[in-house]
Amino acid sequence: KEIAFIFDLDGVIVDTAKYHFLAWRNLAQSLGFEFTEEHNELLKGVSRVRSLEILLNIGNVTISDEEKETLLIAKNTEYLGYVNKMTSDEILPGINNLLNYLDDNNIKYALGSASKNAPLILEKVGLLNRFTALVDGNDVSKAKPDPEVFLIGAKKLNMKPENCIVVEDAIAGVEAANAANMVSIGIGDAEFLNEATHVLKDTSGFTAEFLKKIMN
Ligand code: B16
Ligand code: MG
Repeated sequence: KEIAFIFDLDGVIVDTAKYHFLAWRNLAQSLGFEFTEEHNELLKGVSRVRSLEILLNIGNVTISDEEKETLLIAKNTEYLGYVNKMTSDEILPGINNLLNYLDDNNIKYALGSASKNAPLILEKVGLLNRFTALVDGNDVSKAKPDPEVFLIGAKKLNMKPENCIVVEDAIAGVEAANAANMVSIGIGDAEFLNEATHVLKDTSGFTAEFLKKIMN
């Protein structure tokens, strides 16, 4: 049976969370409070605007919509400074092998990310032209766990949802895949991602053996 893959970006293809963290931490510092790596976990898979709201909540800071706009631009400008220095060395372990395997077996794949910077990031790491379709933060109106991002991805791939396999590191992403009636592969802690169809501790788990197991 024909299948396709849909990949989340941050936490699956590359670790951009560390750059988001640096930029959000600076922003918090400028507002006079600490923003920790633990806080950063709350922002994974969450949209930029929603991330700022969570951060302001942590710092107990209330500001106008206009100021929010200014802060979002400042945060993204700093973040893009890090992104612009990214290279193919930052592709997470196992992902190059997986994409080569999919290409060799004529299995199509799309991106399904909340990031508005997704095309730039893929270009920086040399993967932009490998994907049959891209769905990013500019294309969706409803954030994960809503299935919209993955359903658009399936449509762009011309595939039925039940024949799509989603790779996700965030719980909300796994929930979105399940709500779309897709197979889900969670990347991370199995206890945490217990709603996923399959769980891998990290992306290096995409071995030929694992792929054979899930393809049948
Ligand atoms: P941007 P993903 C998400 O990427 C990140 O996990 C999340 O931390 C970020 O806030 C969001 O993208 C939006 O990113 O500011 O670049 O539009 O995991 O959905 O690929
Ligand atoms: Mg992610």
